[in-house]
Amino acid sequence: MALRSILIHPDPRLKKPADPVTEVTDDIRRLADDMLETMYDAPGIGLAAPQIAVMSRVLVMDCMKDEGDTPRPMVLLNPTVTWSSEETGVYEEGCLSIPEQYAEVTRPSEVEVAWLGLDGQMHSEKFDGLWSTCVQHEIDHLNGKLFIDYLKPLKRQMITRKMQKLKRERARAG
Ligand code: K1U
Ligand code: ZN
Repeated sequence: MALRSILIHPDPRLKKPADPVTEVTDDIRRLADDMLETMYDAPGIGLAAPQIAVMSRVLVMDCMKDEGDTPRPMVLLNPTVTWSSEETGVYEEGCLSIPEQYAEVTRPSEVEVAWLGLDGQMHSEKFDGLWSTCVQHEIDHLNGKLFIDYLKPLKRQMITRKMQKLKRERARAG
């Protein structure tokens, strides 16, 4: 297992749709292990492959974030939303590719998602609460969409400028 670097917005790879996984290979299993390690290390509750510059439709998540919770690491290949609730909910989202910036985003409260598992089988599950927010946020990453794309242009621009400054500072610090 290896920690991978997380891309910081703005980066063209975070704006590009990722490619479907065609087969569950050892490379895909290694990628999923690395993504889970990188997500837990960050720490985060989700991570999509484009965030580590791999343009494949792979996401990992584990929203059992409270101390004492039993971890539930999940790996979803080629996930698709098959049903969304009419009811919506608001959550103050963050993103490992947009560090220390948070904003309220409105999304369907519940979604049903189908995906290919590492076992080569199709799975389907209904998500609610934080799991629902997280899986939608991660599927957006696979489609080249960031949570700031839901914000008003001025707020989005302000966050983007802060990230450009952060990247310049990090590049200078080496
Ligand atoms: O995709 C990502 O950038 C990861 C992101 C997922 C996410 C957070 C909030 C709402 C929707 C999706 C994060 O994990 S940001 C970090 C975070 O939320 C967190 C970190 C430690 C403990 C609890 C939460
Ligand atoms: Zn994110």
